[in-house]
Amino acid sequence: MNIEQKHIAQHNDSLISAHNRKLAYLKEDFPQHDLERAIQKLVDFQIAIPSWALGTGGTRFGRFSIIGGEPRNIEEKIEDVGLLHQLNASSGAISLHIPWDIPQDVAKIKEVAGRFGLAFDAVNSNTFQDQRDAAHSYKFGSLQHVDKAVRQQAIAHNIEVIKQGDKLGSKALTVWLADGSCFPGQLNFRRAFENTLQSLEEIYVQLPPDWKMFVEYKAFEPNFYSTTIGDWGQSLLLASKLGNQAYTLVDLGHHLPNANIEQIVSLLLMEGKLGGFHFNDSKYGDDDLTTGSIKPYQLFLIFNELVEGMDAREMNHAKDLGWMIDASHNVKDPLEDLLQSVEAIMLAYAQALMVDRPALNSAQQRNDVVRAQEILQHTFRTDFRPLVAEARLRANAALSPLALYRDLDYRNQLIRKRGKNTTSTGL
Ligand SMILES: [Mn+2]
Repeated sequence: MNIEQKHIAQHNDSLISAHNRKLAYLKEDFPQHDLERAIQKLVDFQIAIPSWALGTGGTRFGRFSIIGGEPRNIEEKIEDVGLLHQLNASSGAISLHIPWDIPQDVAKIKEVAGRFGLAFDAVNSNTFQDQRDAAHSYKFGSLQHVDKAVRQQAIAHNIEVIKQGDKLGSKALTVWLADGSCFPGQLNFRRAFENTLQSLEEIYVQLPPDWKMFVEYKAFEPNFYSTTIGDWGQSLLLASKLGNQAYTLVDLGHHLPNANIEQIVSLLLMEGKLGGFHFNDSKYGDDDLTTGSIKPYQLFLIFNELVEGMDAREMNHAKDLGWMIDASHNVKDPLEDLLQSVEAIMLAYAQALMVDRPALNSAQQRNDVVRAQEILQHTFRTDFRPLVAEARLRANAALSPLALYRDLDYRNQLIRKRGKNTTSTGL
């Protein structure tokens, strides 16, 4: 479903004077050149929406399908991302999960995506659950498995995902493994790592030359004693051994509590080995909560290092890393949650762009700890939401995407079209 441009125009007209007033405050305090530069970067910045985040998720205890109107197939998932992109002009890509979303009619899928101006971001393989009719089980791992036949099945699946993604125009494969062990003694760590590396090598050689492989790590869960790619060191080790098309992917929820993610980001960028990012938020572990809902200051500090580190390597913020939301929605309307997530990411990015970097650098060189903290917190506490809204306005999107989504009663429109009891494939 499409939003008529006149609805966006009417919505923006109703908010424009308040918006201009808020923007004027920023213009008084910051150089016009800096603001314009940030606005343009915000216009360019796009965050991919994962196909599995468009329906109601669940936990290991249950799933409450309370929303209705969930997308019934891949075309409707693309339509939902298209809707988000019309509202915020910052969700210009979709990330598919195979085999939850195997495109049957590639030409048609590409046509639907093209209609909304969407690109296909990284494709994701799935060896963390058994597929119907599969010859082998992943109960004791996939690429790490002690049985070569199981490893071969997982390798073949990943190669199939590359082929599917290539047809759509994706340029990256994300590999996340549930592999690990639940009990001491269950696994020989070294053999598990070596098996994983060998399996990844067989997948890596099948990458088209302009593709990247993202090696995602996770500290724990579903295995609770060891995870074979458990932290950024293990991921970096694999990516380094694989070659220059392999990179580490950082998922915010995949760390042990209190991990300094911004430092991890900084060093991976320094090594040219940070490839992609999965956004979410958490209080305890891999909670998959709305980005920025729990620790917005941490999100800002991460973006501060991203901007600093990417600028140091003269990287293109919008194009040189894969940016994606990876979350699951148990109690919210998934589309509203995604609008909130994108807003939080854009705001943290805007804040990072507006850090007085020469002043911060100078404070660091003088060991002026107080000044360094003041610079960061001054930026964090300045309201840059009007800057993000201005970027949307210039991209013909809504000043307040969530408000317009609610005003148009979009969820009920989707329920009328798709029905109340639809279930989205995936989580
Ligand atoms: Mn992830």
